[in-house]
Amino acid sequence: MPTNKTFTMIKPDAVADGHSGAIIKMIEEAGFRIVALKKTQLTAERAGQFYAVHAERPFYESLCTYMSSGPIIPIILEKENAVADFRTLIGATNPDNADEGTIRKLFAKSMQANAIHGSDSDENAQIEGSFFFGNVEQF
Ligand code: RTP
Ligand code: MG
Repeated sequence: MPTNKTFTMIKPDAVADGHSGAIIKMIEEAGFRIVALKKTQLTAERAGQFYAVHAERPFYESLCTYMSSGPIIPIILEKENAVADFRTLIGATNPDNADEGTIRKLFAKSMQANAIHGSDSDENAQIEGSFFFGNVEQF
């Protein structure tokens, strides 16, 4: 059953460059409600746990170093059809392939430093949201 929730993180490059406010504005204007939000920083080890599904990929170590390089803003969002609509809003992983007007087209610097994360399924949205937030925060 669809949960109508998704999980996102504004990644270190976008936070460091001062794009958090503009990105959150785009998210809210696209009809997403903020359920939970905070600023925090991952250790390389915790980044490794978050991206464990990519452990065998050649970019895994570099990704974990990058994702722990500075503060991030994890957010749980709610909207009808949240997972798919949010991935449309952020655009393709590689900003060179991202559609005009998407968050990655506007703010991503590279395939790795691509400004923002978006869950790829309802199940992963639940797992990823619970990685950062307790039950009492997820309302
Ligand atoms: P995300 O999980 O961050 O929303 O991104 P995604 O689904 O579009 O991409 P995914 O395949 O899940 O990859 C996770 C993140 O790893 C970095 N990446 N680097 N150098 C590379 O070839 C490469 N491929 C992926 C990106 O930061 C990507 O968002
Ligand atoms: Mg992904």
